[in-house]
Amino acid sequence: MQLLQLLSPDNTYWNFIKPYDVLTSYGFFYGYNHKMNTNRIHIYRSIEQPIQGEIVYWMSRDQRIDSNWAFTYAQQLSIEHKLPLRIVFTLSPVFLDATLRQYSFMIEGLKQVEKRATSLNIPFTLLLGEVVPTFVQYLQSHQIGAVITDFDPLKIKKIWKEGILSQTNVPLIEVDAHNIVPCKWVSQKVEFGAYTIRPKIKKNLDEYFESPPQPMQNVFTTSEVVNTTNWDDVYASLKVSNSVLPSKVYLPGREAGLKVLHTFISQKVESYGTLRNDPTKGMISNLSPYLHFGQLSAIECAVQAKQLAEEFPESVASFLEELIVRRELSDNFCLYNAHYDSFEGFPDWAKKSLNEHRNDKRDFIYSLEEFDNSATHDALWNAAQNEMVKTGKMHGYMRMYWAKKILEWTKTPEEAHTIAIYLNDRYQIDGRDPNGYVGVAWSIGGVHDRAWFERPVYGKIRYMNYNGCASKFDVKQYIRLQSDDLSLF
Ligand code: FAD
Ligand code: FO1
Repeated sequence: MQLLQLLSPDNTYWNFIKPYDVLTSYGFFYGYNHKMNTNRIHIYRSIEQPIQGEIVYWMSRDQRIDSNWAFTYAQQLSIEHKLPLRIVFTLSPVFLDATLRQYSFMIEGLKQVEKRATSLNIPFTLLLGEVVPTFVQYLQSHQIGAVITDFDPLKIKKIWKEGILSQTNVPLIEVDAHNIVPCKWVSQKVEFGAYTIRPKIKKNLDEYFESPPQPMQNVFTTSEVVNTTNWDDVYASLKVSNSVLPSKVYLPGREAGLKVLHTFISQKVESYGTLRNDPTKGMISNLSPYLHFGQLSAIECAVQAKQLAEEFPESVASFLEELIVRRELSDNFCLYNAHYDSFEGFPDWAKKSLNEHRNDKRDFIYSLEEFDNSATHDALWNAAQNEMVKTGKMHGYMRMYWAKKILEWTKTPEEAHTIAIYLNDRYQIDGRDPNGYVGVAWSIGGVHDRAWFERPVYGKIRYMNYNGCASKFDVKQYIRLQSDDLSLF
């Protein structure tokens, strides 16, 4: 019998265990009557009954146990079928040009995941090596009844999942634990922009605006002895550049992330609506590194922000617009546009316009090295680059200016796109994220934007300039803030 036939009559809800339905072998009762909407689920290979082995949560994008629908679903299967539950994280030695900066942020967060798993009596295994062969070997050497994993629209994750499906027979179920409204549910095509996905998200928001239940203490444990991770071996396994050091400004892990969330909610929400675009004021959440690595969930941020909606309606509305509409629009773009990371992925009007201006004279031309060393003629651009290199996170408003100037000061839009993605992903802690591919494509290729009046080099791509920034904030102050001695970082 297909597991999902346990659905409620209207076939949309999979009722978790009713209170006192499950008497565990230790005489505990599991009281649980939490609904997860099955529209969060995508079945790659369905689970046959009875399940033949342990339940694995293959953690990847959502690197937390709390507030995580993929974990919740795996734990419910374990309870429902009284089968051992495990968490496995497959750590790739390289990942889309990530450097030690991003890997250390992630690994320090995974240490906290292991601690939390241990406190819940859930074995946590971190596998080192090329992901597909390593995980295939693991699955073939254990009696695994089902693999539950989290959703990620990036192509590399699709390749990983296809590798597991083609080389093993394990049932594979994906749960969207990253988006408040599940990406595959809210739309089945590339959306033109925020204005087209916003109504679809809003229509569903009440139904999906719900926090996953608290994780439960695990009583169904494997007979295998699972050793704790040797974190020195983990760092030794990396084949990444050590030239970009961990940030000293944004501290890694869920505990630090919850503090950043608390600071935003208690001190910054009020000014977010009016000051979020002023990079000298710091009135932004700084949540993106924690959201990127899934150390925090979007829903827990949204729930806390929404509690202030009466007191600060505009600020909360603009924060939720970014956190839900803009962020989930990025996942939509990367899921349905295979060219999300190249010029090919730009809308036709933008490609046409950029092609028509391909031979326009560029007033300045810089190489990757000159950009990388903040060596342009523009102190404001250099300051934005400095902020990213030094701290690991460039202010959101400056990211737009920064990327658009790369378009203006390179020979071709393709070169601009390559340089922007490379530098973004090399230095931003939150790099290699759908938000980044879309942020660069919006800036350089008009993705999710409209055509503006035509000008040299940009064509109809929206233009930004120094004076425009100066009309919005104290650019000299921002430049001063970012011109500290780089050798300190
Ligand atoms: P806040 O303003 O506090 O926003 C809260 C959350 O909303 C963010 O954490 C993020 O999850 C989401 N959000 C905010 N703005 C956007 C946006 N424009 N698009 C999608 N989601 C958004 N974001 C990344 O996560 N990783 C990147 O690599 C990245 N690269 C970018 C590159 C360019 C050229 C541009 C224009 C934008 C990029 N963004 C990227 C999007 C955005 O700038 C960042 O998400 C934001 O600055 C993160 O800082 P914050 O959490 O303090 O943002
Ligand atoms: N996800 C994994 O499952 N395994 C990895 O080894 C891994 C490395 C990694 C390094 C840098 C980085 O920014 C992300 C990384 N991710 C890894 C993926 C990450 O969890 C996200 O899934 C995507 O980057 C965003 O969609």
